[in-house]
Amino acid sequence: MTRFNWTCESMDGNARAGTLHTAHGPVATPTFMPVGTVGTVKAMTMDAVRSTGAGIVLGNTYHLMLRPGAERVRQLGGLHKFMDWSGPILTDSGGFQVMSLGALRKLDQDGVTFKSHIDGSTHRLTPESSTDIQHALDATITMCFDECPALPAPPEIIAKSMRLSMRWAARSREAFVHREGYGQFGIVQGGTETDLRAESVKALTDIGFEGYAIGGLAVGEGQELMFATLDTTVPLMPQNAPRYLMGVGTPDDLLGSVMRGVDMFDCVMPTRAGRTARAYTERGTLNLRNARHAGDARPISPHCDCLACSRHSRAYLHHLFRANEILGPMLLTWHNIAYYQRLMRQIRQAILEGRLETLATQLRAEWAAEDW
Ligand code: PRF
Ligand code: ZN
Repeated sequence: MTRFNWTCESMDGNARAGTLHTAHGPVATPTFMPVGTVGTVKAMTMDAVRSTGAGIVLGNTYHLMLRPGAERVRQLGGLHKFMDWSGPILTDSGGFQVMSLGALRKLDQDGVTFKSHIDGSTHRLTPESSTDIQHALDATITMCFDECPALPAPPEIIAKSMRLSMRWAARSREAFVHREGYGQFGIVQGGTETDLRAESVKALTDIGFEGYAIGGLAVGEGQELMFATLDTTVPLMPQNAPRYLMGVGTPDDLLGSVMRGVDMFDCVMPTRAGRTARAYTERGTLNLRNARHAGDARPISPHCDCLACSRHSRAYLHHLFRANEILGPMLLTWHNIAYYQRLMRQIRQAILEGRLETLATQLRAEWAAEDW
C-alpha cells in the first residue's frame, strides 16, 4: 500500500511541482480539483472528467449527509464506487457549507445545529460527526471541521472564530482513523491578520496533519489582500506537506497562488460558469450567449482538445444556450474543466523547467489580449 505523502520534484521561486501519493493513486501538483459537491461534477460524466486530466475531485460532507446520507453511501461501497471515480477524493467538512447554505444555523462550542436547505429538517455537525461522515464516504482526504467568518470582520471576531476552529481541529484529529494512503488536512484560519494566521499555523502543526489548507480567504477581501495574506502565511507552513487554498479561484488567482507556494485548489467557478454560458480561454472569458458568436464557425479555443472544441463551433454552443438545451452546459463545463487542467499542466511544466515567471508574464498578457 502507498503511504500518504507529498514529494517535491522541483521548486521555482516559491512555486512547487510535486506528487501527492495516496491509496487511490498519485496526483501531480499543483492541481485543480473539480467540484463534485453531491457526488457528481455537475453536467459531466466521470469519463469526461478523467479525459481532462483531472487527478482528484472534491465532495461535500454537508450535501451528501443530507442526501443520499453517509450511511447509504457506505452501504453502497463508498463514494468512489457510488460516483465511479477511482482516483482520490477530498471531502470538505461541512462547516463552511452550513454557514453559507444552511438556513437557521446555531453555532456553539461543540458544533453547529442547522436546518437542511432541502427539506428544512434539523441536523447537527460536530468535529467528531463530520469526521465520521467523511470516513463513511471513504474520503481519501478528510478535512477538519472549521468555521469561516465572512470578511471584512473585526479582528476580535476573527480571533475567536480561529481559536474555535483550532479546538475543533484537535477534536477532528482525535476522531480521525488512520489508514494507509489516507490523510487529514488541518485548515489555517485567521482572516487577513498576520499574527492570527501565524497562531493558527502553530496550533495546527503542533497537532500534526498530512496536509494543511488555507481557509477563510476568497470570502470578500479581494485578490490583493488574499495574495498579501498568502505572502505572510505560506512561508510559515511546513515545507514537506501539501498546501491547499480552499475555494479559489480564477485562472489569475491560481497562477498567483502557485507562485506563492500553494499546491492544491478547488472552485465552482469553471463548472458554474459552464452552466451559464461563460467560457474560460487563453484569451480571457467569452459569453457564448452573446450575439457575436451566432455565426462563428471557430471552436471556443484553438488550443483545446475537449469535445466542445474538437467537434463543435462557437455558433453551435451559442445555439444550444439560446435554445436552453442541456448539451450546452455539458459541453461548456467540459471545456472549462479542460482549460483549468491544461493551465495547471502548463504551470507545472514551467516550474519543472524553471521558467514560471516567463510563463506568468505570457499568460497574463494573453488573458488581457483580444479574442483570436
Ligand atoms: N473552510 C472550509 N471550506 C472552505 C473554506 C473554508 O474556510 C473556504 C473559504 N474560501 C472555501 N471552502 N472548510
Ligand atoms: Zn474546449
